[in-house]
Amino acid sequence: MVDTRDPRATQAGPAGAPSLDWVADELAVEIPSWGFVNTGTRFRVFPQAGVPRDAFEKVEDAATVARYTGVARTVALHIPWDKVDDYAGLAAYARERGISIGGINSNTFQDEDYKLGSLCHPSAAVRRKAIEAIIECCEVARQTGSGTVKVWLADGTNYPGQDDFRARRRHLIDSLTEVYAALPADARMVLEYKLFEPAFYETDVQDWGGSLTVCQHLGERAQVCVDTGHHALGVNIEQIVAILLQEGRLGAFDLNDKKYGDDDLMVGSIDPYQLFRIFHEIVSAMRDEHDRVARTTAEQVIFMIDQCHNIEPKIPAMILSVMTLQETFAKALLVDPAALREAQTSGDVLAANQLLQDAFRTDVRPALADLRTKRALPGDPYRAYLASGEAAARERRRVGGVAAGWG
Ligand code: RM4
Ligand code: MN
Repeated sequence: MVDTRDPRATQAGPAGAPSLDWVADELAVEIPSWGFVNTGTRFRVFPQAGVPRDAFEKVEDAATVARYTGVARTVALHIPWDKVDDYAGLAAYARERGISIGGINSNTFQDEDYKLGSLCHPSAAVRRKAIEAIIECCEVARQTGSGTVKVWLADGTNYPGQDDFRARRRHLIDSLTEVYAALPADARMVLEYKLFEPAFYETDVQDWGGSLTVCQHLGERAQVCVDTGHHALGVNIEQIVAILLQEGRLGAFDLNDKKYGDDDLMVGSIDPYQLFRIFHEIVSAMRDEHDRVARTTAEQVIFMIDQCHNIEPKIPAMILSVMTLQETFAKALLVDPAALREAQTSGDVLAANQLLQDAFRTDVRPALADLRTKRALPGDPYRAYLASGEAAARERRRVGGVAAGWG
């Protein structure tokens, strides 16, 4: 009998099923370049000292997170925020620091032309411009060796009657068909949905169903990106995750937390149990010997952190978030799949729920600290970073120039 309270216990599952060592070495956390820049609300940006001034310094910050945590070895770029003359050079710069370039995120929302949308815009000329912008992201993916192009659209309308839903969706499918054809051969596209904002009546990729059905029009390498902050309050995100895994269409997460709207707070900071329930679905798919589609899909999911550090120091916030992801994943590993199946089939509702509750309440931090120490990493990466003096050194180094922000 496996002791589910012992984080070091190995759980039954197919060969290659994730283990605690896997959490310490392999967990595919991706760091967003834009998590390090000055951001704010629509009311005020509070600038911080030492923030990156260009894409190279953003990559350097992401590499710092990887150096302290031992995971998080890819950094996502946002184009044009991270435009450089030499993408191969940027990728080499990342490699020298032990990380590589992850998802290339398109930005078709900061141009005058995009007032009424981008890929769904009523005008063919604006759609063309947006298509070309995302095709450029495919090219950046090619030059940086990235395997993912991520599309989030600010498209939507503010008032009933403003535009035709079906026409906009047809534009979306036609536009993305062109983008899909421009993907590097082995790359995938992930399509993110968002309930509202910046449009307040409807968004053109509103929910997982909207994203999934468009992906099905495009091809197998089109998958859904689930941004945890992009749902209405109370939506059962873990069930969405289960459905997308079963369909082979869960490509990536944008992880953050929220209390009200798309607040982009640190992952697990408001509802850590929700994050656990999501990871439980991932782990259970990874262990599923009978559902090859769900298993291989789960194995390839990218766990990107999509947070907006408006008032908190950015690198420490990112390190803490990576640790939260590792801890939550480790807890999800503690659920004994055989015992859970047994409780489910025998209708033992309380026992089934207890298996999840027990795992969630287990303190896995000592076990993870142990594994890190064995790998010559700091047992507590967050405190080690704070004590390192690196933040002050970075502030001294990064004087002058223009701090990067959203623009
Ligand atoms: C959006 C969405 C995208 C992110 C932008 C900055 O709300 O979450 O993933 O790229 O914000
Ligand atoms: Mn996002």
